[in-house]
Parts: sequence; structure tokens; C-alpha cells
Amino acid sequence: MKILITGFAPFGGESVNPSWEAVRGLPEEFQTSKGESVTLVKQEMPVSYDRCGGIIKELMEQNKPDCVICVGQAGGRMGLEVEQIAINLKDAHSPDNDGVPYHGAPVIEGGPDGRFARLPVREMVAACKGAGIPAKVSFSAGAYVCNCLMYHVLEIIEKQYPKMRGGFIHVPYECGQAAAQERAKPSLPLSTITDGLLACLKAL
Ligand code: PCA
Repeated sequence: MKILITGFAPFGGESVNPSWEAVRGLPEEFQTSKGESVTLVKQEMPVSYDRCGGIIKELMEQNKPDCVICVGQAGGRMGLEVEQIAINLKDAHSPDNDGVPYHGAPVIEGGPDGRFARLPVREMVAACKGAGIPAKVSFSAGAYVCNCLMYHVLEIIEKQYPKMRGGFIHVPYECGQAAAQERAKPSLPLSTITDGLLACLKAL
């Protein structure tokens, strides 16, 4: 099985994004818990509402993966969160890294309000917890660039690759980011985030 897995560039004044750092640390090849061989294709994504959809579409066309998993940072969350749904909404206080703000715009004009992940989200969460790493199913990926990318992935899958699986995992701050903040924030060591992602992938 070939999995296309992405993380994001730093944003919001941070110098690292644990999503990309954790993805970068994953082994290129491993076996799922069912013994299937996996090869990963890794890519860092820009924090850009307007560019992320076109970039992921091209990556999916080039690599023809069996599964697409996008990963992003969600500062303040306590553990890994496997997202159940992407919504057709771009709405956040902050602009993206291109300086573009959205307040209440659709990701895709005329698209359905929401699209469910095409992943065994509960099994992935159970596998992560089974590896001793906090995780839960999340019912909101927000309305910033992560949700936008997830919505695009699910749209592309539905329109072009009906057999492909895909979805999104949010990860918390890594400890260094949390330590640099004035007030304590929940965080996990980067190696633990990587181990958690690997446990999720092995459940596919
Ligand atoms: N997190 C942001 C965008 C990039 C990232 O890593 C989000 O949750 O939308």
C-alpha cells in the first residue's frame, strides 16, 4: 500500500510545525498490523487556503496513492486527533501564510456542507491509545487551512479516485513549542507524536 502523507509548514509565528517534523521522522517503509507492506510518500504543504488544493491534487495524480493522510498542528489539543469530518467553510481570525484571510467563504462553491473522512477513524484512535499515546476522534478540524485541505482531499477522492482512502490527523504542540510560551499548554514530545502517527497508519 502506498500512502501519501503530508505535514504543514510553520505558521502563526512558530518556527516549527510538529506535523511536518513528525511526518519527516516516520519510517519510509513498514508493515501494517495486518502484515501489509507500506511505502510512504512525504510532502510538506504550505499554509495556504488557495494553493493547498491544487498542490494535493497534483501529488495525488503523480503518486496515485492508495491512501492520503494529511497532518496538521492544532495547538491546545491534548493528544492526536483523527478528524471525522471536513466542512465547506473557510473562516478564521488569522490570515494564512500568504496573508489571505477568509471569513465565512466556502472551500468549494456549491459543494456539500461536510465530507466524512474515508478512514477507519475509531480503529486508528484505538491503535494510537493502545500504543500508550493519547488520542481521540475529533468532530471538528476547524475552519482554517487544515480543514480546507481535508475538504479538498475528500472532494478529489470522490470525484476522481473512488477507491482511495483519505483523511486528516491533528497533532498537539511538541514540548519545545509549549515550553516557549508564557503559560503552559498541552504538548507531547515530537518522538511520541511520530510514534502516534505510526500507530494510526499501522491500523489502516
Ligand atoms: N494547522 C492549521 C493550518 C496548518 C496547521 O498545521 C490548522 O489547524 O488549520
